[in-house]
Amino acid sequence: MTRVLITGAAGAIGRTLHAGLAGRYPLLRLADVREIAAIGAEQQPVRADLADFDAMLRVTDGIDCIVHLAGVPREGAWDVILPNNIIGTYNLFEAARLNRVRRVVFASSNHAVGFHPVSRRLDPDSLPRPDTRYGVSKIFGEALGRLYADKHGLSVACLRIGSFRERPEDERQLSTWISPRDMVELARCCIEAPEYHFLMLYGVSANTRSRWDNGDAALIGFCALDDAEAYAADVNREPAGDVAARFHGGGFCALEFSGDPDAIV
Ligand code: 15L
Repeated sequence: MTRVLITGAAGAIGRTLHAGLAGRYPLLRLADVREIAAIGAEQQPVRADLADFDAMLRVTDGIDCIVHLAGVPREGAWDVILPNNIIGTYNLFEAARLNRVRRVVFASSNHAVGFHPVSRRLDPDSLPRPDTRYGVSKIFGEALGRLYADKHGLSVACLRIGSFRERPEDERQLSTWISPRDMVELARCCIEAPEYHFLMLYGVSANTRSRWDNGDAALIGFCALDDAEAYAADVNREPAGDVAARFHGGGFCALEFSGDPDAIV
């Protein structure tokens, strides 16, 4: 995998991967709607909107592996989620197929499975339980990944990313945190691992309190190094509300909530 494209390269994870993977591949194309400055001769910043299919065709041309981060990284109104996370992700996979890209690493989210009760440990086979429209868009991306792997032979990894932060900030993040260096290493392993068909992984550090089983990570040689426990004394201890505390998705579950928490098992 020598020619790599990162979409959403100006976002928080994108900037970290840009710096962390700089100089590693002969071509690192960096796509975003925002401007990006190259920091190495092998880098190729391009301005592109995911919802524009022709632009996606141009951006994915000549690429071996795409790390697809672009999209809205939080809950949003349907008219924001639809073009960015649904249409944009479809455009990305379809452009990848037409351009014979070999691999796509899709940034999914823990919010694809956010409504599982915290008493349950999750693994790659845990059923979809989206906690937001945003979470639904991530399930859609995971399903597209499966479709393009099975039907078109694309190699696909989906990463249900937890809380990407410099350090964990609250009690929930003591289990969901992924550190910048673990994120770079996870992306690197997904890009460089020898052939795989479809992988579902959690993007999480080696947190003592993690409730996500990440067995398949070993298949691509990923071994997280950081543990949120080292920051346990410093995090914000303000208690989360009842709904946020009951489910893996935390505060995302409580947004616009009008259901019966006891009915969610
Ligand atoms: C996500 O998917 C979001 O992109 C991020 O901003 C965090 O809120 C994270 O999940 C989380 O669950 O903490």
